[in-house]
This record gives sequence, C-alpha cells and structure tokens, in this order.
Amino acid sequence: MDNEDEDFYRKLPKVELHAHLNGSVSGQTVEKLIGRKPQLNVEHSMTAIGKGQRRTLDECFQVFKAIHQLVDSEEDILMVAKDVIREFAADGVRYLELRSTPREEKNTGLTKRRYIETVITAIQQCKNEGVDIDVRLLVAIDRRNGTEVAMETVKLAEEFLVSSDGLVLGLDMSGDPKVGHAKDLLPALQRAKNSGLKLSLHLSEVPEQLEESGILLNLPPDRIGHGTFLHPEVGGSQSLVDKVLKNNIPLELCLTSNIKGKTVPCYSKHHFKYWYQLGHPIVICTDDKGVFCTDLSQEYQLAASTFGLSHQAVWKLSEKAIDCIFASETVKKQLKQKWTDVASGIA
Ligand code: 6MZ
Repeated sequence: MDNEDEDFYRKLPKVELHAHLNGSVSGQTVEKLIGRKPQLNVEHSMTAIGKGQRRTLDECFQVFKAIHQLVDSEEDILMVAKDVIREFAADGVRYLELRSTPREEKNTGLTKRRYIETVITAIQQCKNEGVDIDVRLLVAIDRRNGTEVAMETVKLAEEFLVSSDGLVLGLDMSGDPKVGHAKDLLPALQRAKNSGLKLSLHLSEVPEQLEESGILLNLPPDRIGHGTFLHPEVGGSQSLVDKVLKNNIPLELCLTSNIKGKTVPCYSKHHFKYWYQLGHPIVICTDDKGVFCTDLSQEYQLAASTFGLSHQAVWKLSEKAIDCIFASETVKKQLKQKWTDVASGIA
C-alpha cells in the first residue's frame, strides 16, 4: 500500500461492530500486563498470531486462555478496555461496539457484575477525556459454559440494558464453535430477545454447524458473526441463505481472522464476495485485532485490494455499516452527519 492509499484508509471514518475485548489487546498493552504479572511466564508469542502465521481455530482458543490469565482484575480490565478504545479511535473508528464475556476471578475478587461495570467505566472515562469515538457494549455468552451460565448472563445484561444509559445494547454468543450446542442456549437467547437486547450470534464459523445455524436463524438474530459456511458453495444451503435474506440480517465479516484461523483458505475465497455481490448488508470488522495483528483500516484495504473495490465503493461500505449498528436512530443520524462532514472536508 502506498502512503496516499494508507492515508485514505486511516482517514476513512469507520464502524467496528465485531471486536472481542480480550482479543483486541495490542502488543503494547500485553507488555504492560506481562510487567504486572511476570510470575505467569506468559510470553508475547503466546498472545498473538503474527504476519504470515496461521493456526487452527482450536489453537486460537489457546491464545485467549493466555490473555485471560493476564487480564484477571478490575485494574487490568480498565487498562485493557481504555487502551483498546483509544487504539480503535486512533485508527479512525468513530463508532465501536465492543463485546466481552464477563468473568469472575476468585483470586482478585472480580465478579461478573464488576467486570461489566469496569468496561462501562472505561467507556465513560474515554468519553470524558474527549476520545473521538462512540463506544457501546455487548455482553457475551461463551457457548462452552452451557445453559445456566447463559441464562445468568442474560439476566445481568438485562439489568445493564436498563441502567447503563444506552451503553449496553445487546448480547453476543461466541466461544469455540466446536464446543456445546446452541440448542441448549436457546431459552436464554429467546429471553434476551424478548427483553429488548439486540442479538449478534456467531453462526456457521465452522462447517459442522449447519443444523444449529438453521435453529438460530429462526430466532432471528439481529446480526450474524462470520457466517462463513452459510452459502451453498461452501457446503451451506440455499434455505439458510434465504433465511438471512428474508430477514435482511447483516453479516459481520472478519477477513484476516478467518484466514489466520484457517476456516477460509485465502483472501480471494472469503465469503465477502458472495454477500457483496448479492448487495446484502455486510460490515467489515477485525474480530480480535490484537490476536490477529490487524486493524480495521487494514481490513478495509485488504477487502478492497482482493475484490477490486474503488475508494468510492469502500466509502459506501463504511457508511452503510451505520445502518447495522445497535444504537438508536438518533445515533445513526449523528454518525451519517459525521461521515458527510468528513467527506466535505469539514471534520
Ligand atoms: C468465537 C471468539 C472468537 O470475551 O474475553 N472469541 N469466539 N470465534 C472467534 N473467532 C476467532 N474470537 C474471540 O474475548 C475473548 C473471547 O471472545 C471469544 C471467545 O469466547 C474468547 O474467549 P473476551 O473479551
């Protein structure tokens, strides 16, 4: 990428809708965490997958384990969340929906409630410091933790939906797609939907999830994470695609994550192409910018160079992402104005 091109992607105002907090921790923040906990013997190579490297999805989940060891107190979460928010802002992201799985840690006295409160504090502090980004939170369910934990998480998320002044907007379902079955989580997801939490569900991230995806699409979710194996060309089915189209459910697409996690063989085979050609709403996202050593500007640039998109087409893609956010129509309007101001050189 030449300098002028790099400048375009950096300055492009962007919306990030699929970012796991602990997967977004940068190398610099990891260094600070390691400094706080040298006794853990965690090395930087255990928390990120560098340029040219690829791992299986199973191995990616080992990486999250190492990061979770390093991030286990309120103090850590506050630092991590603030660093991540500032980094997204510096990359030109103007609206960010972070997602994170609340954890409790006996050693440090961390509770799931304090976990969520601490991320909210980080968001508020960044706002007070004038960081130019609107940040919201989705509370995540890790599918491997089963029915009861999922229900508990939904109840907690419901409380914050009411009390967080619009900062907590919805629920994410993620975690190792090969562990557990989403059927067990349906009552919790249904309850979340009924109480007004927006749903973003990881769907068809691996080929084995066909049946499960059919069930989850009947909810239906408000957005889909990945959806790699939904379409017939990769072993999905037309009926799954039809469900997505009928409900006009946007897909969050994370190119580098899928390549490095080996669920997609190369950039040109990414399902971006399938959905883009259909004109279906898609949003380019990073997934885990720290773990996969990327940022959103780079992801837009990769999509453009792989699929031959002009700057104008890229701009349109980033602007259309505003329609897919979970915040209110008023926020959408404000963001659209921001995009217009940047385009006309005002901002
Ligand atoms: C599924 C993923 C993921 O919640 O501790 N996570 N789940 N597929 C992926 N594709 C690579 N990447 C991240 O952030 C880390 C957690 O996010 C989920 C996993 O549950 C992981 O433990 P938080 O902030």
